[in-house]
Amino acid sequence: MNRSAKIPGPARGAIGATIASGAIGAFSGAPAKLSALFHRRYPSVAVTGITGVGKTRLADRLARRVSDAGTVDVGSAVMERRTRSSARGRGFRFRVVPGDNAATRLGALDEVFHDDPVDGVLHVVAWGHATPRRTAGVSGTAEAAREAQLAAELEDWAVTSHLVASMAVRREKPIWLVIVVTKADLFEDELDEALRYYSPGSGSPFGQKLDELRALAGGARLSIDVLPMCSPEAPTGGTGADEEQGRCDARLSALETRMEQLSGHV
Ligand SMILES: Nc1nc2c(ncn2[C@@H]2O[C@H](COP(=O)(O)OP(=O)(O)OP(=O)(O)O)[C@@H](O)[C@H]2O)c(=O)[nH]1
Ligand SMILES: [Mg+2]
Repeated sequence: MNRSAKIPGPARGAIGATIASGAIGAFSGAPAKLSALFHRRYPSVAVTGITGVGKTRLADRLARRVSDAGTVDVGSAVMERRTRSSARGRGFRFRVVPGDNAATRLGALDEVFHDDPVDGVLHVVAWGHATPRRTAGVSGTAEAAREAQLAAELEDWAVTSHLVASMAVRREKPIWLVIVVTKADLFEDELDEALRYYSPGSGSPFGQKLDELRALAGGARLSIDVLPMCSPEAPTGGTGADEEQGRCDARLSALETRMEQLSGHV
């Protein structure tokens, strides 16, 4: 038995104390770094869709960031980052890909779908109610403008869905996609029709692209949901405004609940 190899009692205590104080020093010195490390473990979510569709607004609401109606700017020029922290260390990191008008868009798409791939995607659509960046672009009837926007949405979705498919086949881990049908406050009476249009298996042009995506990515690797959403401008105060607010709040909660399920938080 070789007793000399053992560290005597008091010395062992001293070594323990040195390690402990070193560790405390490191933690107290860098709370910001520590929280960044912590947030990095939150599932990351890309928010995509055409310009003016409501991506920034949605990300702000999900992150509980107050954006007063007046300051929300259509035409985000760079990727926006938001973090939602909730109880027991749960949360999400959102990255909002700028809309089709931005020069930074391709780089942003590359980042979220290739270089630092996300766990989930919120693809935002608005049934032809995107806010145009320049009003000069919309002439003619409202109906023609809506159709042009649906076409633009479809073209944009063709690009995004392809990137989602190639990300899905590269990864071991399943990923999720929610088609967020926002601005529902502007077309409540057509909402069922809109949700059908954006659903897999519906036979609509958008639905067909979803079917293709599912076939490419494989059902087990990619889950697809379609959920309504709304974040109306400052409350109008008219009759039914409270009702509308309640409906929109309920939709936000439903989206959050689904995202938590998809991320294994619940
Ligand atoms: N009525 C209504 N308006 C909305 C809703 N969501 C967003 N908006 C408005 O639509 C406009 C565009 O919203 P943004 O969130 O800036 O759009 P975006 O997708 O970030 O656009 P880009 O930054 O250009 O890509 C803003 O004026 C919003 O206030 C909604 O649910 N209902
Ligand atoms: Mg924006």
